[in-house]
Amino acid sequence: MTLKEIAAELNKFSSVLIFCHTRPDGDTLGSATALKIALEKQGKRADIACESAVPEKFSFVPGVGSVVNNVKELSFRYDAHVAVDCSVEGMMGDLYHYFVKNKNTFNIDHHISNSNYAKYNYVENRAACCEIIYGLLKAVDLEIDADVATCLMLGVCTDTGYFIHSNVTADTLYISSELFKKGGRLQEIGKKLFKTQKKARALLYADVMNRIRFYLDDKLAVISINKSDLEKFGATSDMTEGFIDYPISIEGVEVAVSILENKENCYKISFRSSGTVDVNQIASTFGGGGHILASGCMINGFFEDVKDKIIRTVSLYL
Ligand SMILES: [Mn+2]
Repeated sequence: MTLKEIAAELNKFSSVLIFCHTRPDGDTLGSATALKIALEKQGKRADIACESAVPEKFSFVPGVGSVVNNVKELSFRYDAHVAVDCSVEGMMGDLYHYFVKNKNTFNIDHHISNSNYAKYNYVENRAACCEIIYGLLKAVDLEIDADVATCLMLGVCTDTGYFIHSNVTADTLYISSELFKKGGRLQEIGKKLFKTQKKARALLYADVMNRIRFYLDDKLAVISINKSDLEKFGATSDMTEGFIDYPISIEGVEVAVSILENKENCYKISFRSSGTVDVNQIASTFGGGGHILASGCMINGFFEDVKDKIIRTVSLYL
């Protein structure tokens, strides 16, 4: 289906529940809040569900205060369920069981590894899911006011590392320009998310980067963050977003990996590639996925075993 057809289909419904992925980032939150605000302006009912709490740094984002963590609080029956920025159903966490209960499910995403888990799927390889939501709102003439523009710009800014990643296209800049014209608050996003951080994050960052390990002739750089590191500085796991940009910036490093302890013997792995290695393929060997240059997965086991598995797998692709 084309985006216009998906938009027309979604436009038929008068109440929509929007699903974000767990450990929400700027793109899933920006996509959801933009869609919610635009639908509400049309007199429709729209709510947002996300299994994880929204990190405090996003509290400035319009509409983010209304995100519900427990769908049991929502007794309302919605006409449609829409997942944004979720490449696989598992990214919604346990909320997926609620998502599939609806017969009109939509999956709007920009990850090439998307598993097309909904009734209506729209997947396009773009820098951010927010770019797709922009096209969707335009396709059915939903109003893009300054708040909607700010939400959409948020996802574009965060998924492109403030326009520096190689996923930026002419379209990314064109859409950003249109959002800026509509009042999208680019500088506020930059200041709140790219030029400000908590003391706990800064100290954790210094500690983690001091322990970077190099393997495979320095082509692989690995950072690791476990629960006790977080506790030491009073940091939370969402503060580690963006850490991996540092090891991948090192000359000669082709793949960077972040190993973040999720719970005992369960690690959230993030991969970045400097351009030659397809880390979507590497993550998919562990049941994950994402993009060619940025992907992720979960691996269970003892830390040393998990790390060895990663090193062995990456060595096959170098
Ligand atoms: Mn995204």
